[in-house]
Amino acid sequence: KGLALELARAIAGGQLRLALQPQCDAQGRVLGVEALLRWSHPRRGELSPAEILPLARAEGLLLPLGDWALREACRLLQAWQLQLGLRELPLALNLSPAQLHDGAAFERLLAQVERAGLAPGRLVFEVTEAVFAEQAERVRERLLRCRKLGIATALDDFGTGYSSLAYLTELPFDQLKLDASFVRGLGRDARCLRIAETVLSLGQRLGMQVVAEGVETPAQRQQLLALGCTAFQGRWLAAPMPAAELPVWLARQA
Ligand code: G
Ligand code: G
Ligand code: MN
Ligand code: NA
Repeated sequence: KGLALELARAIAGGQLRLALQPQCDAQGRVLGVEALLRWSHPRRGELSPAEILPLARAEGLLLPLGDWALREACRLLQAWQLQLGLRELPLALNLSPAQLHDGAAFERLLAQVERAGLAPGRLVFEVTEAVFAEQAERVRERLLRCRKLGIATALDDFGTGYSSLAYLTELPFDQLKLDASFVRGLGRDARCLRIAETVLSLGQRLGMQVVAEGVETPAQRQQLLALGCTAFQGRWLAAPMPAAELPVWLARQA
């Protein structure tokens, strides 16, 4: 109970951060970054989404948390507009299903993005298949409204959820994110290799970029490359880092 109260204060009081993890193409050029929630807790240290999100869900704080994350994402994107090398970098933000299910929250979200005045393609919304478990038609309409505003869309953790291919016919996502569990199994489990191959081919055929997540070893990157993968994210390329470190990291890459 104490920690829940602290989370409400942390949202208001500046203890939350977005860590940024680069996504790179086959040549190592940076395609964008994914924003990942962190809580610098004064006593417990750095808390991850696995610790923060269940707490936020239990305490009804997912929407305030989502509002905060979007505000912070827009703030970063606006600051980058003034920095050479960052001004075109897309930032991907994970949305909670509640942000697309709750009408008022969704309208706030759109208003926030419009106020930020970002160029098309700078902001990417990642959703998981779980978002379609309820109000699927309304979610579809809302994601289409996001796209009209120039927000790109990504289907996260692809292959681990309710995985209906119908989502892909009804809603053309810009990206599919191949879940890290399949990448992890690449060298040991022939079925993971086949699944990765199939997801990559599905993405190619439907005109969606497939981003492989959780790439931890050069062997994994090499195998994905051989399957035609063109976008990679994971600790082998870069771990999630504080926003202040990103310009330094980018300069080293160039
Ligand atoms: O950083 P880590 O790998 O522990 O993140 C785990 C998961 O938490 C991510 O895959 C992502 O789906 C989710 N996540 C990270 N940041 C956010 C956020 O700001 N909002 C929501 N809703 N989910 C997030
Ligand atoms: O949205 P999603 O949960 O897929 O976000 C990616 C998650 O994967 C983040 O929580 C991030 O911290 C985590 N992650 C980043 N790099 C790696 C990696 O190389 N391996 C694994 N297993 N996870 C990673
Ligand atoms: Mn994600
Ligand atoms: Na994921």
